[in-house]
Amino acid sequence: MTTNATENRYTGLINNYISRMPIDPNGRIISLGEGNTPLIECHNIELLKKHDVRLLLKYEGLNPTGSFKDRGMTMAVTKAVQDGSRAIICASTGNTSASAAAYASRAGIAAFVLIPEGKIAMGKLAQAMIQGAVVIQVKGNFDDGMRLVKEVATEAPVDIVNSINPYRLQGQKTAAFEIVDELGEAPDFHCLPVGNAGNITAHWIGYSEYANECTQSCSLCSGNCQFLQGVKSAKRPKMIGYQAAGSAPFMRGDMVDAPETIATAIRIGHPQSWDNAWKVNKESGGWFDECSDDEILAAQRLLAGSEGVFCEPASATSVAGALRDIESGKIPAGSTVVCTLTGHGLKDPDTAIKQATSKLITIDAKLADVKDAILSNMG
Ligand code: AN7
Repeated sequence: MTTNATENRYTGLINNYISRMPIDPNGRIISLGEGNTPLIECHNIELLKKHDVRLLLKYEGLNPTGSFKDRGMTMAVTKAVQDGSRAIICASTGNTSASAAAYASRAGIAAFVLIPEGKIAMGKLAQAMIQGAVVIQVKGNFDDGMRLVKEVATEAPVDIVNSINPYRLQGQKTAAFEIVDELGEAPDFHCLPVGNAGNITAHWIGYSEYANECTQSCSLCSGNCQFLQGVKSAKRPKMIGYQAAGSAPFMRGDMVDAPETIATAIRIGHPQSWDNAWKVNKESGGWFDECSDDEILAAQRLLAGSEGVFCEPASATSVAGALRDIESGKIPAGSTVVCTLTGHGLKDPDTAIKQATSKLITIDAKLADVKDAILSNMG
């Protein structure tokens, strides 16, 4: 392959943060240009002005397969390929399966994905199928699929690419790097939707890596050095994890055997990163909370309708929880808050259309009719 010497293309998060990635830089890297997602500042939500809080949305739906999973998958599949693996496997509520299928296709290896029958959003199923994964529907939920994946991996030549694979978290930590690189320091609060709790763990790894480096290499400031190039802020955010009320093991303090929520991506009752998530909670001084399905959908509509940002229901959980905690003052005035929008709204068009308040107007193909439709809906 030849590249133009003047080319300066973004080629994915492994190349971008290569010195921080536990991977052979000279080996083959499997990338679809993931990462480098926008951090969008909310401008229109009244509550934020009233409470003097700055809210930024890390729009992970703009990754190649439409979710944050690509950050972890580029690392997990690169590692698998460098180790000579011919097949990967995962259990998934949808997004991991879409991402695994894409990166396996890119790498030229096989992907086996176990999904809960009838409980994944249509967009995700479409992605897994067209990208050539072997889709295995389990008559059970995500937790059943995860148990089967762990069992079968001891008997078949497949590499697990769920977030119990440590390379997944190493890829996902880069979202925290990007935020600090962009803001100049960590935010005060970082809010995420929590399912298996891999992502909240990965963000803490990322924030901590930057923060530790700062305190190790810099004795000139008390943690907010603006002068030495390459030295990052020692500040770390309070990490807040929001769950869907019907699938909230961290709120119950125990596993949930029959999780339910409209936010199918986080319909998970047995989180795989249970211990790590509690460590993050304790070390960061953050908290867990839960949101009802109605609150989740209201936040999804609010973001789409007032900021033009369309995320899937699970992702809106972070904003639903954050807005409630901003209103109550638990997140105080003057704070900078980042909410991760983990997946794109197009993943689940059915749920969006069902709850949309916009009118769908049908007319005859006549000027008078279209004019009438405009003038009677000017608001
Ligand atoms: C949009 O795809 O577990 O707490 O199998 O798709 O790191 O599990 C998805 C999880 C949040 C929760 N938002 O992240 C899967 C899967 C969206 C997600 C989560 C998921 P973790």
